[in-house]
Amino acid sequence: MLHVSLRPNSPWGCGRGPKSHVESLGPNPQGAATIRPKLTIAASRADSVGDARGLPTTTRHVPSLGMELAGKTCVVIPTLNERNNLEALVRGIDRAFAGLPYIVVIVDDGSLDGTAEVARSLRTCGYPIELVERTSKQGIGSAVRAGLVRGLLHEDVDRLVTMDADLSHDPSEISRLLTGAAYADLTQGSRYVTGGVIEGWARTRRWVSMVANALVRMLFRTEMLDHTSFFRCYSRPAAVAAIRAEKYTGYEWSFGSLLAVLSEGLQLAEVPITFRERRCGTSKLRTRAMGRWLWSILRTWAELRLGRDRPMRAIRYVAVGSTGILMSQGMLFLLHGVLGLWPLAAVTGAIEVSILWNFELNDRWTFKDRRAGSNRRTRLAKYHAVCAGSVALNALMFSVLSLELGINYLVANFVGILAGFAVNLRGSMSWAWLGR
Ligand SMILES: Nc1nc2c(ncn2[C@@H]2O[C@H](COP(=O)(O)OP(=O)(O)OP(=O)(O)O)[C@@H](O)[C@H]2O)c(=O)[nH]1
Ligand SMILES: [Mg+2]
Repeated sequence: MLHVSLRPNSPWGCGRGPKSHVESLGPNPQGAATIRPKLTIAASRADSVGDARGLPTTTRHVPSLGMELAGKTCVVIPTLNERNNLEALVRGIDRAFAGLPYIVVIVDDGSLDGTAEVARSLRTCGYPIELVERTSKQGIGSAVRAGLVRGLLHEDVDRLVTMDADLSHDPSEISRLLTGAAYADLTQGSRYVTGGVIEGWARTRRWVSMVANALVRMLFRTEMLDHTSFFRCYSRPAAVAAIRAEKYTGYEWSFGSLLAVLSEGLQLAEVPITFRERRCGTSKLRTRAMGRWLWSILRTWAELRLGRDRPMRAIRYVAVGSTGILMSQGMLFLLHGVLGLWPLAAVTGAIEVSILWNFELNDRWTFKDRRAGSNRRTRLAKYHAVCAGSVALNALMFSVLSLELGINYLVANFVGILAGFAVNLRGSMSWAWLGR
């Protein structure tokens, strides 16, 4: 039995964003997928050898692939100094296809160890290899994308598999991805669905990967379990959608392209794979690349959550809020410290002045493009309501955390400020300055 878990679609719904150029690049063998409920399809496979859990540990079903999937498969492999892995990989792929039509597109970023020469000599030996040579390292995401673009140029290619060159991905498991491809537009080889295995990773590496995946899952609510693996099979429409994720040039491609596919409302599946730590060559995953990955997911999350222009808007909002705090402190000093006003009256006055100050700056700067369609007085009234709500939440959080739970009052106030700020930003963006 081979289990293919089909995952529901993007939380942002189907068909958002510009439509793909599917027609110009060729037909989709399965047609554009529609939103389907979460389900598990169990495909009966007489030629797979199941383990105790009923999941395949070894599959010998390559000969039956042709019955399920017509057309040619393109296997895209990004390489950077993989000389010692390439030959074994290409031979493994050839065995996996066992006579079925396929091509391999190798995208090499100027490897200094002679990877490109190995690729050329394998081509001379008769393996169907196309080599895309780039002069310098441009990132794994950029390389995979370039490979997909090249593969899509072949009109007889119906699906595109991407995999690492370091033998972490087992060519014999391509068949499993192709089986998933019969049900979904993007099939993810997953280490985290039942039956998925990771071999040779230190505990820290496992934790990093698990936390990274949990983070993506939480922020983007994808319901996929593995978002960081490059072992995948794309249908043509999925590949066309994915190549729009061009700004994700590094390891962040794995989730950037996934989101691009999801935003087209295409269907995803995960199938278990066995991932093996590389034996030859060195990892290209550096701490800097991880930092870039993290920054990329946070930026993407902010863009999706707040809108494409909104990270900038949020920055402006914070800047305005900061000047508002200074204004409030200054007014309090003036009214109480200098003029001797009763503290409660002074603080009320200081808060009101800072609200007016913030409103003016936000109205003229942060949300200046959102004023049309509402009048100033309404916006001001709404902003007051939003501020009242956020102050109330701040006070509530403070009371619960500090007075009820005994948490340090400064920490409690800080959490209250953050909660208040979130409500303030949300209320301002989606209510006070809604625009038309
Ligand atoms: N063309 C190209 N390939 C790259 C680049 N960076 C990584 N690769 C390839 O992408 C694949 C995955 O890279 P790895 O270094 O194995 O990274 P990883 O698999 O995420 O990390 P490890 O688990 O440490 O191996 C390998 O085939 C690399 O050769 C790049 O900038 N350009
Ligand atoms: Mg690797």
